[in-house]
Amino acid sequence: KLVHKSFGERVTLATNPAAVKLFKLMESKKTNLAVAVDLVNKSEILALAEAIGSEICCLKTHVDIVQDFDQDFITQLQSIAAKHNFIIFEDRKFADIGNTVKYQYENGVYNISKWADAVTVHGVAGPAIIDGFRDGLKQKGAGLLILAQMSSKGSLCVGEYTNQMIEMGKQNADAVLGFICQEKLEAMGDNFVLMTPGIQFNSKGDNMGQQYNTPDYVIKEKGTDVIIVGRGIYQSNDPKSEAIKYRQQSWSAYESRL
Ligand code: BMP
Repeated sequence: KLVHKSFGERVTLATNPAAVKLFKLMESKKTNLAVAVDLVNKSEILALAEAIGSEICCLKTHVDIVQDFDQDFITQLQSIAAKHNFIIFEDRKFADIGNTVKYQYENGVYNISKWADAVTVHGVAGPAIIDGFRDGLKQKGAGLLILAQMSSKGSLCVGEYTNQMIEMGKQNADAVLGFICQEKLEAMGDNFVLMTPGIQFNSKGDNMGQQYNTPDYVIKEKGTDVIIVGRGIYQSNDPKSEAIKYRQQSWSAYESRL
């Protein structure tokens, strides 16, 4: 059985500045709910962010699906994040060599390094990918989330690959905020934030490989820290009250394991 420290205690163990910020934020705001806002219109995304902002610790974007993306979208999203006190993480899943991801992170239409507090990375190309992020991360005080496991059926991020991803995080704890995973493995330690997608109350999965668990199960039984909920919230008739339900279950699951 894993022994769990509180987010407050883990503030002092974290070395990445975004991890420190997120542990503090979760402890003070009393929420470990992240929402994946996979909507394709700027106005819909901003309206949802405003509606659920008070309930969440993180808002996860896929910025490359936004049809009417512009700089104003980022400006407005950042002001909603500041008003409601949550961080923004861009789920870009960078996976190329260090030199290329540096361009992808700092340039192009989206300029991700200028606004994202965290970004996701596949370590398949090896640990030097992290060197491509160091300059950009430092300027913003941001962090990387390494994909250690995935929620989808037949995922190849398992076993020895997962172990290697944990090792990559530990060797680069200055740059790494945490892991995207389905469970806490002992090697992950207490200085990283563990985030788990594939969460929904009313579904076991979709017809494209997604698999769902409940907040209670992944936090209490699997030892993760933050749940990432997408369709369970943004497709509901009343996203705000649904977000409150996910928030309550995930926070009480967290409190019960302390
Ligand atoms: P939903 O709850 O609607 O299934 O959305 C899950 C979100 O989490 C999506 O944005 C997806 O890209 C992301 N995600 C995932 O589902 N599984 C993973 O292992 C990693 C992810 O980033």
